[in-house]
Parts: sequence; structure tokens; C-alpha cells
Amino acid sequence: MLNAYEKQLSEYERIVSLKNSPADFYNGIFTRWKNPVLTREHTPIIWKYDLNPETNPYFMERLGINGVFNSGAIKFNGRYCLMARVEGNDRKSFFAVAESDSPVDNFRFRSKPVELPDTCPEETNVYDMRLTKHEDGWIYGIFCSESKDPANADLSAAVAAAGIARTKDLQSWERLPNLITRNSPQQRNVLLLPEFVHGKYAFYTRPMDGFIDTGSGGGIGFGLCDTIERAVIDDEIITSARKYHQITESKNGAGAVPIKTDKGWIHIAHGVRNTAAGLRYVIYAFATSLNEPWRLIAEPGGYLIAPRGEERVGDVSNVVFTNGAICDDDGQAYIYYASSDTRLHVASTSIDRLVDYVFHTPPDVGRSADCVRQRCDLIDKNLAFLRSAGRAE
Ligand code: M1P
Repeated sequence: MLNAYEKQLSEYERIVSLKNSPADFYNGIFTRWKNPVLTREHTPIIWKYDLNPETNPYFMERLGINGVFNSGAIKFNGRYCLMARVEGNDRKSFFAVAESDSPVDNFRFRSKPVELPDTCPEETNVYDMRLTKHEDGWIYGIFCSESKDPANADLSAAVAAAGIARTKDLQSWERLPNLITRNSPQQRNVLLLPEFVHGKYAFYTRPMDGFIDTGSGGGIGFGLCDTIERAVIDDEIITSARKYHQITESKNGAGAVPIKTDKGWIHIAHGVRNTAAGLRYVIYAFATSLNEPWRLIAEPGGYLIAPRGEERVGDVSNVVFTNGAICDDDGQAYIYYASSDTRLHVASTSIDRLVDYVFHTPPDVGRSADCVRQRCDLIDKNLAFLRSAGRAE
């Protein structure tokens, strides 16, 4: 029995101690890292097994863990902290903090998962927390709070709302009432900007008519609240809109807390399109104005990160999703992204590269004929450049 435990423990130690290294992938924009930074194998053995042979004579997993993925991220007390979505075999998710001195490996979960105050009896599931260190002094966690739709007999009909909790230490949490958006019956992928806008709390939202389909919801929204204690948004305006035949055609949603730069707020979000094989989720980027953070000022065409290789396979295949990034004082940036609702990876870049990417990557020009002109233009410029540099084509 103890033998089986020791075996599991040594495998756990091997996994959490693995050194990561850059993957064999180049696009000049970001570095992919070989190993996922969090997987279900990173969860402590005592979260899953009953160690007592009297109550567990076969050393069976009693509370299995299915996946560790969509994680909020923050630098706290000098450590890289991930607020992971941990999903049990029972399909329920909960939050747990994993931390490391390194941004790319050796993440270990704290001794126990986060116990949010249980203030919403109808709430069935919680997931995808975004962590915002706000200028009011609190760290806010904004997450999806999911309940059964009481008005719909369909067993899978659900309602998504934005839950709000706050903390000073990522350990003890105060739960506030869920966000109310007057013009949208459902919300998911909501995040809080770290700064007040016109003296108010500023949220990026994702208005949606249904639990899966955004319906009339036109994209990533923006709205202001007078208070966070009873947060209500009367009006949302669309910042990054969904567009026909682009990566956001089916839906999109805010991702990591926006990164403040001299040029504007850089957003790393997700876009979804439908295919014969189901929904395909990719990560894209855009920028909004510093003074008017609801106003889009740049949006490169296409995706920043798409599922690749093993990332394409998992519980919900062909998905990459982010809800957390960390920027260091030296200008390095780490984007934590999950693949296929199963495990969490990291991509590293710098703020300078992100700014260059967002402001100098050509936009999606909308039609094949215009896209081929855009590409031929690039080819012609390159041919002229090679000629002027005395290089053969
Ligand atoms: O399964 C893919 C993702 O689906 C949802 O995202 P969205 O609301 O944009 O459809 C979320 O449930 C997310 O957790 C999940 O990764």
C-alpha cells in the first residue's frame, strides 16, 4: 500500500521537477515551450487517493482529476502564481493555486484547493478565473458561475454569469454578488481592467443570448460599474467585434487581463469558428486606446496561437484558450494557454514583440482577392529588398 503510494509520489515528484525547454517552433512572435506547465499529473496524490488501507485496500483513486487547464495568472510575492481550473472526474471544476519561482516550469499546487465562500446555492460549476490586481488595492477574481436554467426543462440548459471574488493573499476570499448586465441575459469570459475608467470599475464582457451561442452578442463588450460591491452594467459597447469569415465568426471572448503599454492596452483573447469537426478555438490579439479602453485601435488579421500537434487533442479537441498572462519588469511576457480543455502550456515573448505584432501585422482584409493582393504586395517588397541587398531570389 505504502509502496503504491511511494510509487505515485515519486512519479509526481518527477513531473513537477521537470525542466522545461523551448520547443522546435519559430515564428518570431513567441516561443512555445515543450512541456505543459500544468497537467492532471501535477495534482498532489493526497487530493485523489485515500491513503488508509482500511478504507482503501486496493489503493484506488477515489476522487480522480480529469484535467487542469484555463488558468488565471499573476505575479505575487515575487512568485509566478496560476489560478488553475481543476476539473474532477465528476465534471465539476474548482480553483487551485499553483506557484513557482520560474515562469515556465516547476509549478506546485498549494496544499489545498481554493474554497470560495459558498454564497450561491444555485451555482453548479465555477471556472476560468481572471486575476486582476486593481488599483483599489484588492486582487479580484472574475470567473464563470454556471447554474441550471430554471426556466428551461432541457437538462443541458444552463445560465452563465460572471462571479466576483476578491482577496489580498490568494488564500482567503470575499465573494461579492455576481455581475448584472442589463442588456445581456448571460455572460462568460468577463474580466476587470486593473484601472478605474472615469472613476468607475471597467469590465470587458461577452454578451450572449444563450449558454453556448452568443446569438445577438456582437463580440467582446465593455461596460462601467459605479461600485464593485453590487456591480451592474447598464450599457455595453462592443470593442472587438465578431466578423463573418474571420477567426471570430462564431464567438470571441476576452482572455488575459490586458497589458498596459505606451501604445495602448494589449489584449490576448480567443476567437471561435465552426467547422465540420466542431468548434475551433484560437488565440488572437488586439489593442485598445489607453484613454478610451473600449475603442479598438489595432487588430492583426488571423490568430496569434492555434492548436498544434498534441495540443489539438483532448477532452474538447482543437481548442486553445487563455485567461492569464504575466509580464515581468524586464519586459518579458508569459502567456499561459490551455489546449483542448485538458492541460496548460506557456508561450513566452516580450512586450516589445507583442506591441510590434499587434500594431504591424496586417489586418484581415476580408476577401480572398484582397488577401492575395496583400500577400503579393509583401512578396514584391521582399523581392525588391533582396535585389537591393544583392541577394539572388
Ligand atoms: O470548450 C472550450 C471553451 O468553451 C468556453 O468558452 P466560450 O465561452 O468562448 O465558448 C469556456 O467554457 C471555456 O472554459 C472552454 O475552454
